[in-house]
Amino acid sequence: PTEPWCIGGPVIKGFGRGSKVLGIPTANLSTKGHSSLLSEHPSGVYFGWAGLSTRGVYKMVMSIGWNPYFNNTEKTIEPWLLHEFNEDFYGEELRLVIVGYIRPEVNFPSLESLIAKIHEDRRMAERALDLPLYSKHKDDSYLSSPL
Ligand code: FMN
Repeated sequence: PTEPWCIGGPVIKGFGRGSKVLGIPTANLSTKGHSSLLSEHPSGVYFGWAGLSTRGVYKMVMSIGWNPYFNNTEKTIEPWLLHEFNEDFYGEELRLVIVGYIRPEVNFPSLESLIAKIHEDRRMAERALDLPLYSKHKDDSYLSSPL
């Protein structure tokens, strides 16, 4: 496995399809200021830990890329925090420690197959993050350090 890497910033609004169309609420991060970091890491699906300053640390699975299914022209960073939240947290500081890579981003013939694949990614991330190799990063100080 490669070294973990970190990225963070305030949670911004995505295109709004995640929760509504897919039933998969993602907490998007701006790509601004992260271009060199993003050029070092290929587009695709990653997993790791997400820290929200005022709430805690959660498992996450995320996509970085252009979402070929939706033909986005802008690269996005879309972590899905694997926890039931009762409210939105736009504007809150989100810290990510990314510990593993699952697969490249691909296009899908239907919305159903995209959704099914994302749930498969989620199950894989949840299992992997229980392994000592990855679970130890839950305690990384970056996840909860102040700005
Ligand atoms: N979009 C794709 O087009 N291809 C993919 O392979 C793909 N994989 C994803 C994997 C995960 C774990 C997540 C969270 C998203 C993935 N997506 C993929 C992105 C969804 O298309 C995206 O979340 C959707 O565009 C909603 O974005 P929005 O909230 O900005 O509207």
